[in-house]
Amino acid sequence: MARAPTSRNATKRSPSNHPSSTQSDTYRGNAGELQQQAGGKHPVLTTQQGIPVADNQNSLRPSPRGPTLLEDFILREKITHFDHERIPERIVHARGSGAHGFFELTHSLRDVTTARVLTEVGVQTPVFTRFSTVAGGAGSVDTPRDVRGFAVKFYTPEGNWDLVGNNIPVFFIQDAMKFPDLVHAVKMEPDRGFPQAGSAHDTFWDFVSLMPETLHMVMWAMSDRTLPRSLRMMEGFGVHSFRLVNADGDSTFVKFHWRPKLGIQSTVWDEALKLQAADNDFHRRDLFESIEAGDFPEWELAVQLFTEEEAENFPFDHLDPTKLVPEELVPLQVIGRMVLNRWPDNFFAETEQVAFCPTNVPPGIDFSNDPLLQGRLFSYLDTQLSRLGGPNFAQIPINAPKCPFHNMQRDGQMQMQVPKGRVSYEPSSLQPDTPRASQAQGFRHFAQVDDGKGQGKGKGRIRPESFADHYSQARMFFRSQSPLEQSHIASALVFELSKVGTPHVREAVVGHLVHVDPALAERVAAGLGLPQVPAAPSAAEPVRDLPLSPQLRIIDRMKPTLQGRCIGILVADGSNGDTVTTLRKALEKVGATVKIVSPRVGGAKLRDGTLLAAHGQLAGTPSTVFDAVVSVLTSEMGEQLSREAAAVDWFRDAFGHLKAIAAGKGSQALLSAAGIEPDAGVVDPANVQGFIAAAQTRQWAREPKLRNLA
Ligand code: HDD
Repeated sequence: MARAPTSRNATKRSPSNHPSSTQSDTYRGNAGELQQQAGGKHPVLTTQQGIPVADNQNSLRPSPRGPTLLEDFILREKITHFDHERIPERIVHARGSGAHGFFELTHSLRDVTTARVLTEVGVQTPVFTRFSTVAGGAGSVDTPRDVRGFAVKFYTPEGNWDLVGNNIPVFFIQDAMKFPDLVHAVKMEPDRGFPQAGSAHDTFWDFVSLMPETLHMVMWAMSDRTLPRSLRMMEGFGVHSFRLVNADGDSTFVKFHWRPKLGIQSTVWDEALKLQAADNDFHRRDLFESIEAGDFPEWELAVQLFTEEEAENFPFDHLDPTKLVPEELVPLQVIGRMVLNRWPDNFFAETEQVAFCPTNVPPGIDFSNDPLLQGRLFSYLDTQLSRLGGPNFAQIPINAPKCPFHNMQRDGQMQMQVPKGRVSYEPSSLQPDTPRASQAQGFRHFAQVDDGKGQGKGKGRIRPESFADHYSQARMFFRSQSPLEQSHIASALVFELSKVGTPHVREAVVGHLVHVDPALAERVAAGLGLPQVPAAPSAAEPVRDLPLSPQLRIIDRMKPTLQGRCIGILVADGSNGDTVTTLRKALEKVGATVKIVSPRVGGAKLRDGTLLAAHGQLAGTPSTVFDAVVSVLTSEMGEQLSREAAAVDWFRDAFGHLKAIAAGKGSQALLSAAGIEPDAGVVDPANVQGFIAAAQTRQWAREPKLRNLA
C-alpha cells in the first residue's frame, strides 16, 4: 500500500521542499473547474486527462523504500510528457527572439497591388516578428558575428503574408541547389562538432573560396552589419525581388526594406566578443526590456518599385539574389510602420512554434523567378512538417490566420478542428455551405510570359549568363564604406581567416579579394602574414566600377540620440546622490534608460546616508552592456576599486569600445589603472550636456589610437 511521507519528515521540512500528501485538500465541481477549498486561489493540479492529483512530490511505492510501481499513471504521464518536450530546432536560424505587434500602412500601393495589407491606409494588421542568428543552435549566444534573420508574419484579412528576410539585402548563393552545402559549410564541422555559431573556420571559408558568388555577401558579413547593437537597431530586407500585381493583372517588381526608427547601429568587434560572456541573451533581453518598458521597437517599411523594362537597364540582373538595387538607382518609398508592442506569453508556443513560409502571400503579392526564392518556396513548408510534426501545424495558434479559412483538407496528426457534415470534397451538391474557389477573390498567379532568353536551349540545369559577375557589387559595397568601416571589414577578414587552419584556403580567399579591391587584398594578406598577395582567380566577367552607394554605410548614419540607449552609472558607498540624481533625470529626459551598478547588488550607501539600490553587481554587469558609462565615486572608493579587475575593465572596455565616459575626480585612480588618456569623449559628470552629446555617438576618432586595424 502506498503511503505518504512520515509526519516526522513533513513537520521537519517546509511543505515546499518536502511536502506531505496528507494535506486535506478537498474538491468540488467537475474536473475542469476544480477548486481547492484549503489554500484558496490555486486551481487543482490535474493530469492531462483532468484527473485531480493529490501528491505531486512522491511516486507510488509498495513500501517507503520499495521500487516504483508501473501502476503510477500520474508519474508515467508526467515523465512521458517531459521526455517529449523538445521539437527539432530549426536547421538554420535556430536561435531567435520574437514579439507581437502591428503593421500600419501609411501610403497606399493601390496602383500596383490588390493586397489589402498594402492598400488600406490606417488599418493595423497584427504581426508576429522573429529575429534570429543563422548558424548557432537554439541555446547559442545572441552576439556572434552572424547574419540576422528578420521574419515577419502579417495576419492579413486575406491570409497570412510571411516576409522572411535578413538584415542583409543580398544572399551568399544564387541557386537554392547550393543552400544545403552553404549551411553544412557554415555550421559546426561534422566530425568535431565545433565551432558553434560562427563562420571563422575552415569549412565555411573553403566553400567561399570555391564559390565566388558568395563574395558580395561575404563583404556584408565581415562588415559591422553582423554585429548589431540591438535587434531594434537593425535594418531588414526581403532580399529577393517580389512582384506586386494590381487589379488589371499588371506586375511591378518590389524590394522590401525595414528601417529601424532608432537608426542603425552596431557594436565594435571586441565588444561583441565580450558581450558573449557578459550576457548570452543580450539581444533577447534588450527586446524584452524595451517592450516591457513601453518603449516599443519600431521600423518603417519601405519599398523599391521598378518595372520589367527598368530592370532590363540595370547594370546587373535583379533576379540574382547576390545583387542589390542601390537606393541611388531606385529610391525607397516609405509605406508604413511596424511596432512591436507585446512580448509572447510563452516562448515555446509562439517563438519556437511559429512557422514562416515564403509561400504565404495574399493575392496581389507574387514571386519573381529568382532561383533562390523558387527553392525557398519548397523548403519552408517541408521543414515545418518535420519540425512541427505533421500537416496541421497551421492550426497552432501562432500560425493560424486571423481571417476565416475553409478547405477540404482533413484529418492528419494533431487535427484540432472538428469539421461538420458529410462533404469533404469539391464539387459537391449535398451541402450548400461547403467552400468553393473564387475567381474574383482568389489568388491568381501573375501570367508571366517567358522572356524567351532561354529559347533554343530548352530544359536544362542552367545558370543565366547575367548572373556571372560576382565581384562588381562586392567592390561597390566595399568602396562605398567609410575608411573606418573598410578597416573593420579588413580586420574581420584577418580574424576569420586566421582561424582557418588550411593555408591554401586562406590564400584562395585573399585571391578573390584582389577582384574586390586590390588594396583590401594587400591589407588582408599583410594581416595574415602571407609573403605576397596571391594571384586572383580568373573572373567570368570583367569587374566593373559601379557608382558608389553611401547609403550602404552604417557609422555616419547612426542616429544622434539617446533614445533606446542604456547608460550605466557606477556608484559605491559614499557616492554623491545629488550628482547621480541630476544625471539620471537629464538622461531619462532625453530617452535613455539608466541602470545603477554597484559593487554590491543591494546597493550603495550614499553620502547622505540613503541607500541606492543597484540594477546590477559590478562584476556581473560589465560596461559592454551599456552605450555609455558614468562613475560617481569618492576618491577613497575609486582607489579601492582601482585594485579590482572588474572595475578596471569596466573603464578600459568602455574606453576601448569607443563609449563616452563621465568620470569625476574620485574616479581618476580607476582611469589611470585602465590606462585611459582622457579625450573629448571623457567628461566630468557635472558636464551633463557635454556627456549627453558625447554619448549620442561613439568616439570613432579614438579607434585608430587603440588598436591596429588591418
Ligand atoms: Fe531560410 C529559416 C531567411 C534562404 C531554408 N530563413 C529561415 C529564417 C529566416 C530565413 C529569417 C528563420 C525564420 C524563423 O524565424 O522561423 N533564408 C532566409 C533568407 C534567405 C534564405 C533571407 C535568402 C534570401 N532558406 C533559404 C534557402 C533555403 C532556406 C535558399 C532552402 C532552399 N530557411 C530555410 C529552412 C528554414 C529557414 C531550412 C529553417 C527553419 C525554417 O525554415 O522554418 O527551411
